[in-house]
Amino acid sequence: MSPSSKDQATPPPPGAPAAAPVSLEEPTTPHEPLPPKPEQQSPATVSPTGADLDADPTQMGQQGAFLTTSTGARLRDTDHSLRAGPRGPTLLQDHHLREKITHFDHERIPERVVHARGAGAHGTFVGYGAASDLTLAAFLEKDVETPVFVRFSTVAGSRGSADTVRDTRGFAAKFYTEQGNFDLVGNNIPVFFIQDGIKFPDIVHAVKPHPDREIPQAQSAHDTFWDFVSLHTEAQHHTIWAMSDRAIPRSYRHMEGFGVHTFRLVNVAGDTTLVKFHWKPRLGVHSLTWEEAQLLGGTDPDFHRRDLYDAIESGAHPQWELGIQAFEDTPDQTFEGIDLLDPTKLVPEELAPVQPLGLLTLTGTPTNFFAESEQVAFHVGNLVPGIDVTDDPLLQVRLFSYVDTQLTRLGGPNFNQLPINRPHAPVNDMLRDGMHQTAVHGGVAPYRPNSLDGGCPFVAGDAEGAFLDVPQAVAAGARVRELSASFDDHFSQARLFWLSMTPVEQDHIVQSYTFELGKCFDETIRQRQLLALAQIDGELAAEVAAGLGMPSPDPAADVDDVAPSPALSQLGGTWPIDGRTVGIVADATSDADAVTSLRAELRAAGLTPLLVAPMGGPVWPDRDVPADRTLLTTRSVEFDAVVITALVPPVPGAPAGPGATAAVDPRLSLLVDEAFRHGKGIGVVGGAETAAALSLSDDAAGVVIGDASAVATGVVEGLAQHRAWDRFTPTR
Ligand code: HDE
Repeated sequence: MSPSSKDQATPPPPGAPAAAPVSLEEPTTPHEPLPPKPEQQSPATVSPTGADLDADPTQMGQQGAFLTTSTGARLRDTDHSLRAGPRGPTLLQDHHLREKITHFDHERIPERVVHARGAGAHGTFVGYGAASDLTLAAFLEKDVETPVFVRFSTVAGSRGSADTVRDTRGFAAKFYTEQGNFDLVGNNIPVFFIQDGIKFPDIVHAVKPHPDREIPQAQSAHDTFWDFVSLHTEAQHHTIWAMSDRAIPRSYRHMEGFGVHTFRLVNVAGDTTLVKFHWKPRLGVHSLTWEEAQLLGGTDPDFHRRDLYDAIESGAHPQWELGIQAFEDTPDQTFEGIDLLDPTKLVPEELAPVQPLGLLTLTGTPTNFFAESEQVAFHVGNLVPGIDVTDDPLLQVRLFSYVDTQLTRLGGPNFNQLPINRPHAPVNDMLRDGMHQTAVHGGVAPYRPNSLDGGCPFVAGDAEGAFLDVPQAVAAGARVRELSASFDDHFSQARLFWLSMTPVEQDHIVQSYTFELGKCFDETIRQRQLLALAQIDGELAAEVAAGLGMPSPDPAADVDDVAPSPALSQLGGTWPIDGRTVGIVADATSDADAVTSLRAELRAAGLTPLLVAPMGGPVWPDRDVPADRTLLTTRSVEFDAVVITALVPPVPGAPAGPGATAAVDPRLSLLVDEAFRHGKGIGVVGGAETAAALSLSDDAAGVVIGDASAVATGVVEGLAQHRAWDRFTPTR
């Protein structure tokens, strides 16, 4: 008999392992963890800096008015090290100096091996209740609100690289649901480079900078990338997306997101459905031009991050609808001949429409970038009841990789305890100890079965919402290193994408292949990629070859015709324009009242007007209206539209150049030229003379010359189509 179950009249000897009498049988009735033994104490549960746990989460950081050591001693000097006299050596006993420098030495953690550059934001997801017949997932039920953290990223570049490079974008969402965290770790391109995850190191080594000189940074326009994708033709579908405008998004707010893999939903009756997840941006899918993207890399390398945070701050909260394409869960897991387990294939929306399941709204910027965007740890295995994985050979490898990578990146196995990763559902996981353990676990029996902790924790069943590994039949067969024959088609969907583009979009694709291959040193690699293009489309291959000055490859013999999917094109609609920026060029000669009313009208339409003046400080001597930007600090690419309200003459320091005249600052001419070339809305308030001096005529699409109100209306209408597309003359 255990001492704890003896007659309590005689106090038991000290040392009983458990807080309660121990039963002979294994306890099976679920209950909360046992209370601690009366003599047990634990550190107070406050924030690491001493804030009460019920304080506002943004007030949990540093506390108190005075500088302290990390152990709370107030300091009187942090600018001078302790030295043997003012001109003597520094003393080893300076514990404050050593703490300060040592901590600084360890401030950096390894950046993510891929998706190193990213930016996160907080938001809320509200379910529509549209999937109740398909899944047990409670967060999808009607009006259920779930906190979410989203991290957008580029793939190839280092943490300090530019936002606007040509690359796939990550779109990773962590839903803190009542049933545990659900992570949807997707991209803005619906297909992937490889079919089997074992090749991930190969594609990543190929796209990363060359290992000898470590160039080029954050781009695929180099030999190793094109060497790999031209040999490894299953990458060609993803590659044509990467050569399209999708890979240079206007902002994170204007991107679609895709779960890429097929997932399996299961409902209360155990019925399963195969699904592909989609994020549809309320603002539409829009891109930069290649020239804008390149210029922004220098002018504002943080362009996407700034856009996201400025939009949230200005109340233009970005929104996406989460949706699914749903397919019958048949034994062959195909739909209309498309293998749903092949992550290099998409299902055209014309064949399987996207059904909306809920709305994500991003409402909060991070309080501390490191603690949130850098420390957030996504994992495709973070699933909730009702959502399960499939046997997609890419997804299967990801299930291993994401936990493994955090062990190095976040320095141990307790990364799920970090505030940004912590589930909002109660946790009782029997995982113990390890580096950076911040929980003070009670009890003595972190194992099952136990009787010493009263049997706690207990396993849950269906009634308690336990996660369900769907008992999906696995076809018996030999152990093989091979994929099914249905994965062999590498070109038909690349062709589908090409045929689905409008002529302007096709031109951009031709130009980006020509640019990227033109940056390759090795002619054989260019030639090999041209052969791959010939299998996608003869005209595409011929045009790229012409741009490279190379012979056009013979058209491939067996290029099948495929039906295009118009839903893949970005053009042809109108969309909300919230949070777009308009640069208003003004100087002291501008009509101040007109500029004031123009700004008010643009703001009322949800836009962010920014005043661009020749110099900093007040634009008009008699008004307290400061310039937001100057001709020195900005460039056209920062704006979605520009309005000129003054013919700014060259100011001291203006660069001389072919555009320079006595009347116009060359940077103003450049701004107008670029905005025109990029199909941006251009307004002129101030009359025909100003327009004529800038060679602008309202015969051109998207150019409005008039008073403030007419210009505001024109800008707003034009922005709804993203660009004045009529200014682009397609080659075909
Ligand atoms: Fe990832 N991926 N990935 N990936 N991935 C990572 O995890 C990996 C893949 C994606 O903002 C890493 O925490 C393998 C497809 C996003 O923190 C790493 C394979 C898709 C992010 C990793 C893939 C993605 C990652 C690096 C092939 C789109 C950024 C740091 C089997 C559906 C998440 C980390 C964030 C990050 C591995 C393929 C999306 C190394 C092995 C396909 C959005 O674990």
